[in-house]
Amino acid sequence: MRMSRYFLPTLKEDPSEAQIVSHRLMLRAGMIRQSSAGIYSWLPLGLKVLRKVEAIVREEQDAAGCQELLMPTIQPAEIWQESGRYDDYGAEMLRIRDRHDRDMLFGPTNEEMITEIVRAHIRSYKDLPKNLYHIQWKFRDEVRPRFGIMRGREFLMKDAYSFDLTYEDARATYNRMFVAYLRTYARMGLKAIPMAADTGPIGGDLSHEFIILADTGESEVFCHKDLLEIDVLGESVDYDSDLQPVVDRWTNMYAATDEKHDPAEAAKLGDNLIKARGIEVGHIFYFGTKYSKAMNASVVGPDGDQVFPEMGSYGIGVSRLVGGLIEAFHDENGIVWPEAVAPFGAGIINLKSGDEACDTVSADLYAKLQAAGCDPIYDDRDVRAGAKFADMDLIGIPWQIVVGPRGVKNGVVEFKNRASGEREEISAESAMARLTA
Ligand code: 5CA
Repeated sequence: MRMSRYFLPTLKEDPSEAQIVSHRLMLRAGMIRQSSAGIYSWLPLGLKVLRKVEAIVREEQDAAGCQELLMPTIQPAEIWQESGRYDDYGAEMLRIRDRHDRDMLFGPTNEEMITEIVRAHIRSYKDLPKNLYHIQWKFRDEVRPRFGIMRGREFLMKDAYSFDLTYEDARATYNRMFVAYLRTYARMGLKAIPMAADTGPIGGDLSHEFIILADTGESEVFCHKDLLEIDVLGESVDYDSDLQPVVDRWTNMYAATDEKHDPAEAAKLGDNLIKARGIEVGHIFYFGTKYSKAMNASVVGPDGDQVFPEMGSYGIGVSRLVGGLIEAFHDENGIVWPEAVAPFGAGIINLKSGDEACDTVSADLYAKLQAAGCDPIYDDRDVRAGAKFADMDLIGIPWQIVVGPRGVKNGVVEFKNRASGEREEISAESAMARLTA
């Protein structure tokens, strides 16, 4: 992408409405634009990161044996009346009436809708298990939308729903999702800790929230410090094997959100206890037959009897993760994207646009990096060098190649790592080789 053509409305000043760093930087980097309270447009740079996060989530769901579908955002009230949640959900649900006076709603979650689909198509235990997910916008009329897309009213969620024949099978599914979640966050460079959590309006008595520690987090959390040391990606996972030992390794150590916090139990940890704030980036639930029974979604069991599938649901805050990543990865100059989710693989800064030698070297690097699939962004604008440096740092591109007249004369460019700030003078060819190795 040539920056001269890119829609990247960066801001020099800190916007006054932003209280936390991720909100501030998303506005300053031209990633989002507020439409109304808790509702945002995703501008090109923001959308690119959102799609990268989504792709990692999708790959790990698929690897764990889930299948993607896409359910609508607008749901009929009837299915929620069947489950009993139409009234229970309260003011957070955005209720809509269509031209035929039918009660509809903008879905805050999809337990009812998926149960209705499964009820219509799955009749026999032989069709189980199933684990279906989608990545779709949700609406919750939050009392206090805040912190930009962190607590939005409209937000992107990955939600999966599982149907198993027995309690044991459902627990094995829960374990698979538990492990898939650990891998998903770790691939983005995040340490997300599963913590015992309250089930709220989703229901059931078993759930874990996945929390990344950050001072700006909304939840108060408590956990054993060794949980921060576990290397998730160090070992490969066989989703067909018994994953209980992996889950046990995590759940045997104390970790709880404030609703589930047990001060007496936590005190036993002594110096090993971490008390911190955290951002909830995912939440998984096992709730048994709560929805399958209420909505009469039974299958014929092995003995010809009627069986209600054992269910769970599994959410990831895809849009919230973009904010969570910035909370975890930034410095005083802006965002520092981990490579896995960076909007562009490299940034080329032409210090003297219009200078023939600089233009030639920059354009050549740009073309070659593009051809190599590195997805570079090329700052070819006619603005001062300082502004180019500031913007490239602000938008957090992991590698920068600075092309200036003096370097070009000596056959070198400056190769800079955004995270460490390290700079080296190397040839344009070596810079290419480093980025495409
Ligand atoms: N149906 C279940 C699991 S699929 C469910 O809705 N769970 S949830 O309510 O815990 O939401 C799942 C995830 O969505 C949360 O862990 C959080 O990361 C994200 N989320 C929830 N509310 C918001 C919000 N207002 N803004 C941004 N993300 C949110």
